[in-house]
Amino acid sequence: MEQTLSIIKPDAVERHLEDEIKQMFLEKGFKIVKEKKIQIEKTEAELFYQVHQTKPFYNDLCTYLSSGPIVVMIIEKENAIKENRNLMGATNPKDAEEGTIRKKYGISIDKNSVHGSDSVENAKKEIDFFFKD
Ligand code: IDP
Ligand code: MG
Repeated sequence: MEQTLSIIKPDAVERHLEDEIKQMFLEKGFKIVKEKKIQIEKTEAELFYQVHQTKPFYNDLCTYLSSGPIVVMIIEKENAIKENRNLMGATNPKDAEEGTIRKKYGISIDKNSVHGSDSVENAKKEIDFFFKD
């Protein structure tokens, strides 16, 4: 079994889509191992998104992720990292396929409702980032 980090982002929490999105994970056979609803500081968002620090959208992205409550979850399934990326859909909801979370709920490339780790290495790092006791 593989684990990955999923985040329900502020735009989705604000629209009360938490339960619907969790249901989509459960229907695809994911187990939600741990979850917590938190709001992070901008400095934490900057650390979390450090890989994007040279991108033009970095500042807005960090402001946004820290703008309201988020739900962070460790989700588990065989091949969870790739399966979660498939279920999330493309970064830009306009390009996301039918049946994906971003197609269904995403508003725009920045307000795209969910985050998911993109590699084994990053899944470990991101799980530690939020759940290391
Ligand atoms: P991902 O979330 O699909 O992995 P990344 O390329 O890792 O996409 O980008 C991280 C987040 O940064 C995206 O989910 C999105 O919210 C935001 N983002 C990515 N590209 C752009 C852009 O061109 N403009 C504004 N925001 C962007
Ligand atoms: Mg990414």
